[in-house]
Amino acid sequence: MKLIIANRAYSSWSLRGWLAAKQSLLPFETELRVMDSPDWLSGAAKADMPSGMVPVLWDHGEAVWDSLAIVLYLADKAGHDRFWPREVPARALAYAMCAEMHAGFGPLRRACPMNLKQHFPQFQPSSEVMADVRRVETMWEQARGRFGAETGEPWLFGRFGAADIYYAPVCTRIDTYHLPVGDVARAYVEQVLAHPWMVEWREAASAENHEFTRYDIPGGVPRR
Ligand SMILES: N[C@@H](CCC(=O)N[C@@H](CS)C(=O)NCC(=O)O)C(=O)O
Repeated sequence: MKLIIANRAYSSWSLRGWLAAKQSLLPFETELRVMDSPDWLSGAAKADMPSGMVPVLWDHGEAVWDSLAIVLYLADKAGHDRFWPREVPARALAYAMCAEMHAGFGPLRRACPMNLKQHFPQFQPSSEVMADVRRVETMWEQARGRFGAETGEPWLFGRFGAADIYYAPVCTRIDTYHLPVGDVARAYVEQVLAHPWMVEWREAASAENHEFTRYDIPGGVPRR
């Protein structure tokens, strides 16, 4: 399989696709397309990206585009238990949480683009951003409280899975923009950021040095 991604420091949907590919445990190679490079802007870099967006998974000559389709496809291939909790009530909540993340949280996503190169100690979140953060916290507390905590594992539904993958970029945003969260969310963010695949992705992100200014906002402090 080949997974097409964009700049690791900034492409939150690429991160989701890549974590899904890792979670499948199936062999895959990763191909980087540099956002806003001349090839990206001319469209040449997007020739094998059906929607013009990353991530795209190519497998046996078929393209699977969009992070959610990639999760569903890999769950079919690798086994649903690798991505979704087994019990019906937990699975229902995990599906709904991923769908809500995939379709929503515009204020948070627009005001706090994923940025693994910098952090923003003075960032002042708007009330709309904080409403999104509170909604995320409510869902995390629900998942942890009903299904995750009792397993003794740190993930939303016990075992690492699709919901953790979907909210991993939100964890980086809470960290990057110093967004205020409660104890449950803080502990969960720390677990996600310390996950070996997140460490691997962040190290690769900090080694990338592509000029990319589209998500620039004032007040950024370099990470290293
Ligand atoms: N719904 C899509 C969203 C994908 C998306 O927005 N990807 C961004 C990069 S993170 C992209 O490729 N944007 C096209 C562009 O910047 O030209 C998914 O879940 O994969």
